Amino acid sequence: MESREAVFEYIWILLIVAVIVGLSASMAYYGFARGLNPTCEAYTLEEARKAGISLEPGVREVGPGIYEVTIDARQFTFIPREVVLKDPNRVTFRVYSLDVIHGLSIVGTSVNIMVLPGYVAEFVWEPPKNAKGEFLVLCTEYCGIGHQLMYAKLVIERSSAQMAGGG
Ligand SMILES: [Cu+2]
Repeated sequence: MESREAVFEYIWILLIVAVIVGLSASMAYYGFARGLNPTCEAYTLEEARKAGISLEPGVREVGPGIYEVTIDARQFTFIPREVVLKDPNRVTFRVYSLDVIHGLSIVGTSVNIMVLPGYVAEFVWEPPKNAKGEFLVLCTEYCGIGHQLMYAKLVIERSSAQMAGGG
């Protein structure tokens, strides 16, 4: 017959295993069944060069409402510091860093990514149809003594025709 203490040991082991299994199952459920994954792709600057992806900072309109925005995140600014999008439907951001880890968050939206040095973080954002006006863009990783100065501005302009049509 086992001692009373040993029974408690087994109960605790069981509880710990149950917690680990439960948390893993919840991660698997949200990741696979619900499709909640990091929305961001990352590749090295070298891979970008080989693939012929331009890393010239700036905004390019590649189709009606389709934009490509390339941002150089560095201590302690974003280049460019202001991004203006007219009636954007789909925006591909490519953000890279050459110095330290930075973040990029568009305040008031779901966009919040991490930028690792030597890597390009690429993600596609479809701004809500009612997103309009000025948005603050912040670095969300402490990147040094001037981190609090690291911000930029995103401006979304909507033509009246699209506002009337959009929901
Ligand atoms: Cu930063």
